[in-house]
Amino acid sequence: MIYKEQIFNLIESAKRPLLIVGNGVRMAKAEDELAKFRLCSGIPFVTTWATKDMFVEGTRGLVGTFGVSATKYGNLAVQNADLIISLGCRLDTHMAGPDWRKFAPKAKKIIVDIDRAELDKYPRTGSELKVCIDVKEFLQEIKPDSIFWSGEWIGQILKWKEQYPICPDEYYKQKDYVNPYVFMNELSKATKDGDIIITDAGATLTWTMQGYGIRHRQRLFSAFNHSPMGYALPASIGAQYAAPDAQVICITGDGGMMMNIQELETISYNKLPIKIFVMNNGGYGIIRQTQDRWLEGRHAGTGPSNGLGMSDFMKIAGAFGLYYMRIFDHAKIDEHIKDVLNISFAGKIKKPVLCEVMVNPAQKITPKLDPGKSLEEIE
Ligand SMILES: Cc1ncc(C[n+]2csc(CCOP(=O)(O)OP(=O)(O)O)c2C)c(N)n1
Repeated sequence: MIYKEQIFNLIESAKRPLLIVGNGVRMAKAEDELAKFRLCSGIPFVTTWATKDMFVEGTRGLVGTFGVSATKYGNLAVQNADLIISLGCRLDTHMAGPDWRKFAPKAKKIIVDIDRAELDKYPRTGSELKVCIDVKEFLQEIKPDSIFWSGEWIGQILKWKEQYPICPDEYYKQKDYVNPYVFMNELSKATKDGDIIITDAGATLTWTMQGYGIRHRQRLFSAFNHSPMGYALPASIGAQYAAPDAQVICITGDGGMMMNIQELETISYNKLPIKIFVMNNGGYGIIRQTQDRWLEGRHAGTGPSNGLGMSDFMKIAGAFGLYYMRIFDHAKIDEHIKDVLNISFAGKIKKPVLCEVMVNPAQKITPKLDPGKSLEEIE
């Protein structure tokens, strides 16, 4: 492999190295090679939305996700690293931010991608080493045999994680509504190993990707960057047929739910035991956030007071013959989520459930990067 020596030198001289694990790792079936690389080198790593489910929450070295709608600590790790090794990640603007020159400005970047066109798209800043190779081959050739991380670097990352949690304790004290970060935290705790989680679009998608902690052998799907509203419900049906014994959990917004609502009949008719959580924030939350941030709160087409009608989900569930539940606030939220997941008929057959989760219409995606800013400025 070309650049081999240069790569070893870069790794050896780095004080704050960081791996970016992109979906190319999964596509190249290089999970084992990556695991060896991580364990031998001790280098911490960040994930994308697509690779989030490759790692159980709490995995040694796992920092979190990074990008425009991610975690502050993930972004701080990226922006303060002195060496980035990006493995099969296309580092689009959603990950790297709008200005490539502001992405990981202190780092040398080894960018590994099998697609030459992807590598060619990065403007040259002098800090990139572009390696056009299959990630699996790269990891087979670059085998670190000593630990490179410094305790100080790992300690700093842990401090950021403590300082900027996605779901601070005070969220639990909020009243009258369910905070979506609390919900994701509690949902993650209530699920089992091997469950399949499918999430939809908008703020609901971001809350899931920011706040849901992966357990063993779980898969977490969204339509990723395509992000059509209405993906999660039919995708959950596909997942249930592909994995008949798995618990499939669908998380959708109230807006997204309306896009493919006919599929509730598919679920009901075929008795698919899918658990559907509808994050009801009275309209298109993510668009409302944009209107608040950039249009001085002039709302249009995002809720019942400004041109977007919302339906009654209890009646909808009834019309399709689905069991219905609603979670209003944080009181016994853990038990309520478990009730939804465990509901059965005559103690045996699991049933589909539609559960509304009542979210404050003013609830924001937090943190979220404003356009024009660099990743560490995410608030
Ligand atoms: C089919 C489709 N139409 C429009 C959009 C643009 N869009 C993205 S998110 C969103 C609002 C989503 O609202 P909801 O599903 O209720 O989720 P929330 O943001 O409230 O969590 C819109 C209109 C899209 N992604 N897909």
